[in-house]
Amino acid sequence: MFSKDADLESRASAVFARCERLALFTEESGRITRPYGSRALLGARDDVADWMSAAGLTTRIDAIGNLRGRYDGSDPTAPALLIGSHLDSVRNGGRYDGPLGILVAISVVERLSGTGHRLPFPIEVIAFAEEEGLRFQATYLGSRAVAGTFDAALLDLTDGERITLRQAVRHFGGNPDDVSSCALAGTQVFGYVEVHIEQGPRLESRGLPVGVVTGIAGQTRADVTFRGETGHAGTVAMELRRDPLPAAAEFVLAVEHVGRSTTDLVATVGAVSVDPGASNVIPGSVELSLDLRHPDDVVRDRAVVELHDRARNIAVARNLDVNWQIVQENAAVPCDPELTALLARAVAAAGYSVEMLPSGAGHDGVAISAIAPIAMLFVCCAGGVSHSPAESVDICDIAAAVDVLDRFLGLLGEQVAHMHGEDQARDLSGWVSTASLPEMGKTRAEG
Ligand code: HGY
Ligand code: MN
Ligand code: MN
Repeated sequence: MFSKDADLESRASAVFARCERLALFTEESGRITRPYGSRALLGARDDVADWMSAAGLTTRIDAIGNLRGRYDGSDPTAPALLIGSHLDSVRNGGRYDGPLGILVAISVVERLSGTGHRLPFPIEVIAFAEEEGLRFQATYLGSRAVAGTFDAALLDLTDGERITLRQAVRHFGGNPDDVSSCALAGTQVFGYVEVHIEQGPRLESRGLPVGVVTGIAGQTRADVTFRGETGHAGTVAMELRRDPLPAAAEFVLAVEHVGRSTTDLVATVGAVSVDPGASNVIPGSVELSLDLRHPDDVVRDRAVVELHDRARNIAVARNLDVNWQIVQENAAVPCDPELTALLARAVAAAGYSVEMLPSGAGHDGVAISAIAPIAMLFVCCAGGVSHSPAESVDICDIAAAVDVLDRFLGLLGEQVAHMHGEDQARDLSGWVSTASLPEMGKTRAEG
């Protein structure tokens, strides 16, 4: 007798093992660092392409290097459902941030193709080539290309070795002059769903394996550079100095203060670079990164203005110059109510309490929301830790996510079939493993 749980368990174990495999692809031994255009990303992408093909997806690499797998529906011309996440990582990142969503998507298509089912719409699984912005400080490059919102000016961005994005795309086997060909029009897509680790503590605190995302916080990334006068650490008297580093320190404390004093705002200086950076030289300039996030764009914009003013005032008081450059701004993105309601139904059908929660982290859905309604399913991760080698997920929570995504596709298929007046709905409900609709409100332990 087919046991749903045993099947889910083995599929989840395969997803887990593949996350372990992808963790081997890194530019820095001993930790996971997989930037855009790197050999590590190329190797990871090759493995994912093999797994996609084995799952019945027809694969291709687009002009910016996204890996795209297509599984046709009963009507191949119908608008597609996109399911995806990113394959790149932050520096010293975790195993699951990105890859988990890609591998769960492959698992649900593998089950579809294995049972010979065709939904009334095509599915496109996408492994985005660049979401984190690690190499060029600009995020969502892969999903922006798919959404048709990629600004060609980005191709002139340079990385730490002064290599342009244009060169990196070419080196990665893409075509920088043809990024527009990556784009899907809104008529070609009817929705996007992403499975992603929560990267926060809520689900673990509730004892739940999965949660449904209500929206993605807005984000401002800025570059702040204080400039003074470099000099000999041993010979320039303190009162004669124009040292930008104490100014930067004052600004970092101001960022912390604004973050702590504004409800639901998170404010981070994650990178500081001191030039020339020698112990016996007074710094000439200090460059800081600034990352501000909030679910309400008005509050975030107000914090940006306040900190810009603070930076200017600090510079004036210390007879320094300051350069403030917005690197990227993304408005807060709500998840689509209908897709989200269907995802919540799938969570309930899998027997779990439905926890709705916002995302403080950015995701490719921010970019894809330009062409399609989005929905996201969060998966519990230990301690909510992410962007760290300590990132970890339980196989039973992966199994819950696979189960929910299976059901979501079945419910979506029924809904689309009904809309088209076809009677596929009956057939589709047979596909959604109703065999063991478990008791409601299971927790992780019973998962
Ligand atoms: O920075 C973020 O929120 C995401 O990890 N890209
Ligand atoms: Mn991330
Ligand atoms: Mn991510």
